[in-house]
Amino acid sequence: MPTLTNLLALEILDSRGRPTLQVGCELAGGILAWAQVPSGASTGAAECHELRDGDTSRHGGKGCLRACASVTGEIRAALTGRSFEKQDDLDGALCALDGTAEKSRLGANAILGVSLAFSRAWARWHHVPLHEAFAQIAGLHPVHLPRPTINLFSGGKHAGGQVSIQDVLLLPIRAATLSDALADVCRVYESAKRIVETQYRSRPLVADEGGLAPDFPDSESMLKDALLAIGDAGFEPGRDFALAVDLASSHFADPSHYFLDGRRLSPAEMVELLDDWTRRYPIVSVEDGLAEHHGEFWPSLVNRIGARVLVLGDDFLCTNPGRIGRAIVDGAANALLLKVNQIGTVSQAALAGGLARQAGWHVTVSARSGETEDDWLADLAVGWQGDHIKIGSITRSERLAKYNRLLTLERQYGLPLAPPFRPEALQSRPIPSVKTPGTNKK
Ligand code: 2PG
Ligand code: MG
Repeated sequence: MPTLTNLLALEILDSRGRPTLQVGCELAGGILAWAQVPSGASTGAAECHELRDGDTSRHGGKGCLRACASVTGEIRAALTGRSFEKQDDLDGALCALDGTAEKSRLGANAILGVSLAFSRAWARWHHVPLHEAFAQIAGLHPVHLPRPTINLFSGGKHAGGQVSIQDVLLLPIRAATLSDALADVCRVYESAKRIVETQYRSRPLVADEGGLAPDFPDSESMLKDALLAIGDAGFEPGRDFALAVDLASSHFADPSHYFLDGRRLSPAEMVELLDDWTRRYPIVSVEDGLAEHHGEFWPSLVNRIGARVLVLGDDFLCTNPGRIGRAIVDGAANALLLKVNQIGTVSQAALAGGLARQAGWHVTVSARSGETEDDWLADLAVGWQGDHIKIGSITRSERLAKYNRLLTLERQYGLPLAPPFRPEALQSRPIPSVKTPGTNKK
């Protein structure tokens, strides 16, 4: 059984130039494994607590020295010398030590760093590749590479708010391999750059996740231009590429309404709009189409579009098993966006993914807008049989680190690409009765 002998931590910078942390986990036998922790910008209110220093003289208060001190102080003192057979044992010890539902005492970022570094160290101790280790943690086998949903255009909090919605993403549906899928996406991205230059007379500069972000007149223009870019690259929308959209709508909503590009819409009007968009554009996945605080309206969105389209919960579900259990019972979504740092340990994220899968939901494993060059997400998405993976665009090396790791897994293990999403798959999946697990937050 692996025995933890030491923990290390240091503050590093993420892809936005903001601090985050890197944690090292040492096991008896001379194993030292590192992991880096990502961070979001359009965060859900129910996400676990990211511990920041609050000292405004350094990094505007966003420093992570206190989180590092949690790792090398209390956590190291409590865990050193202890043996952990499984990931779950370590993560349970971390949660118990923190003692809060939101991981606010030691910091979810500190806890996740330890959890992830242990996953890597555990894999080395057992001489298994990381994607295999993640699969074992979740009781699964790697069967495929998740199909990528790739950011083409950015708005919202990732692009300075020039339009309300956050991402329009390409979903390559005809490509048979990841390598072909990325080659096709690169062609569309090049034609999108030409559209930015000619139509918007703008330089093709990129937003937080590498998507192009000219001054679109409104959010729907991102969809129109995506179709143009697909066509200009010689592909057919709906045949070669579908679209996915992340509205991140909590971030342009007040308690009762949405403020979409200057229009004031009720939740019922948002449902109408999404019904309309998903009929007029080849959209197969709508993420956070409604706000996290409009949970009572989510079932109406599922009723309206859920037989055709993935109704994907990000801020709404926060990778939280309690929230996911309730949404399953309420029929409030049919797909989970899984972000490990929303819940703060590898085991709890695996539980969240398992619950979604058990209910017949679709799972998209996602990076954050503030990322690092660490590539563990690719292994996790493969190990946990993610249907889709959302990493960002095909520019910026913090994104490419993950795509390139997926390409390596494709080459090394000959894993096939997950089949493209078909709405029939949703309709043929009965919703089983699911026991709502204990909520560990909100
Ligand atoms: C999202 C993510 C990734 P952030 O909203 O899905 O695109 O953004 O990490 O800022 O929450
Ligand atoms: Mg989102």
